[in-house]
Amino acid sequence: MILKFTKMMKSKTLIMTMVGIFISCSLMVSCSKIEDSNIPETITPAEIRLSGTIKAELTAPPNVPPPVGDREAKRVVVILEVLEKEGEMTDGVKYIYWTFGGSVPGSFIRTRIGDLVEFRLKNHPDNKLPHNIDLHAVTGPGGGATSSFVAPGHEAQFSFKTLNVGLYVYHCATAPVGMHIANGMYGLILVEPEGGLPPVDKEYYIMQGDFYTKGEYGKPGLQPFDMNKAINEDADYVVFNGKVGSLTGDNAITAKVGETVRLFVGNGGPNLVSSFHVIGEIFDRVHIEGGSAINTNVQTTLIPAGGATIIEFKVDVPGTFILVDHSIFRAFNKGALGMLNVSGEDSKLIYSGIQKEGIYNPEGIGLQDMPGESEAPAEVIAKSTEDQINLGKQLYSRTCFACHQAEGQGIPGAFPPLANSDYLNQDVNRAIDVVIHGMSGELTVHGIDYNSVMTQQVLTDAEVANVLTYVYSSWGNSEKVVTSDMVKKVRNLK
Ligand code: HEC
Ligand SMILES: [Cu+2]
Repeated sequence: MILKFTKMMKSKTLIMTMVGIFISCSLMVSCSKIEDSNIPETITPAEIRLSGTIKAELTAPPNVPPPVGDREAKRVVVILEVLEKEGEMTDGVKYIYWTFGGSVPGSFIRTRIGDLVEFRLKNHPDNKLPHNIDLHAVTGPGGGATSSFVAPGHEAQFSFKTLNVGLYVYHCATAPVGMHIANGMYGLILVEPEGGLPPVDKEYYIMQGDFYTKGEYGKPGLQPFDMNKAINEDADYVVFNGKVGSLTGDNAITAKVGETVRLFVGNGGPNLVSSFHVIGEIFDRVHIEGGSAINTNVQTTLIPAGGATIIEFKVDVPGTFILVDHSIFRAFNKGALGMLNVSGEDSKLIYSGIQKEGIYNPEGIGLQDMPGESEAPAEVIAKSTEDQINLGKQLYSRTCFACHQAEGQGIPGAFPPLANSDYLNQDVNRAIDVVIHGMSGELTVHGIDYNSVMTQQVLTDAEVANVLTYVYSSWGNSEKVVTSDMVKKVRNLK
């Protein structure tokens, strides 16, 4: 079609039919130019005429501004303010984020092909550092960075024509570039085609990023950026939309059965490539790397650091669909986990729900016997306390570690510490009971209240004895030795 613009058309002269000339004249082209020449030319995006000026509506994630629809190309004024501000990485962990527009990722910018974007970058006077912006949607030196360097309390302006349709990352490009990106300075700008993207019911804005803090994952307090970890690509946090839990629980994105969903997913990096996946959903269409090639029926799509993808699918059944980086430790141990809550009628035809219940070993639970299966390997029997501690340690790092953390330090507000735990040391039978039966409701460890749920741990008596002996022998606890007999007694009480 005449209205589809490609780079190729920019460089090649295309002979058009008289009908073609008529359409392009009537729609948007300066006709006098064509009349001057005997060989008619296709207009390039650079030549698309503007009709009027609008101020861009900007949104914070997970929201996106309304679609461009069939509006004509315009001068679009984007006013973006850089703010350095404290935020929460996860419960109890603070971080100074550097932001475009106050959010991580920065404000979503929505344009159409042929717009003239007039970009005004403002650096808040309270900020400490100079910044600039490199938009991957820009054709020009530094993607705008060379024209937008601003010190605190200053602003800069430049403009660019959107020449290519697609979803593009923008980021700060001030040295050290990696550090500015690692602190949250990235976002997305969409360039829609003439007439807009096909309408869908729900659209959301999600961006992955990796963060590097002096303290390990979950270490409370205000955590400074760690340059060495960043250089070594040893991320403490890998998250969607700037923090752990930005898209879970009450913050989950939503849709209703039968609706079509479009996700604008970017990856700010600075280092890691995302294997983006939604558990229990297949992507009907993926605009590969945010460009014009469309793949269909995709399970997991790669999003490079500094790249983006448009993902479209219809939701057919209700439930909670988990968004992850399928480099899966990042999801369960570093925060790269979100939720899409779909409400509506069940469809037994598509998904049956549970038809038969049996034993399943979810992540974090030790090996179990399968009734009717060939014999499980014989349990390793501990011959000494030292054996118990070694076996217990292995079990701990398979099972308890995900919640209570490697050094038993727990996660503030969610998982109580096992390190030097007064609660644990007070009453061994109660501790055994917690591990066998799980626990919910309030408890206090070191004067801090927790009110959460520990699921029942499906373990043998010996395993419970070993893991607790390990815990008691570690991190300043009472060095109590727990035996299988003690566990058996507690088990038989109920
Ligand atoms: C899925 C996360 C999770 C896993 C896995 C888990 N726990 Fe817990 N644990 C919790 C939560 C949450 C609580 C507090 C429950 C509450 O608030 O009522 C808790 C409480 C405890 C307590 C009592 C409180 C304290 O700090 O002394 C002990 C002891 C304990 N867990 C031991 C273990 C052991 C040993 C394992 C491994 C076999 C384990 N837990 C696995 C989440 C977990
Ligand atoms: Cu910056």
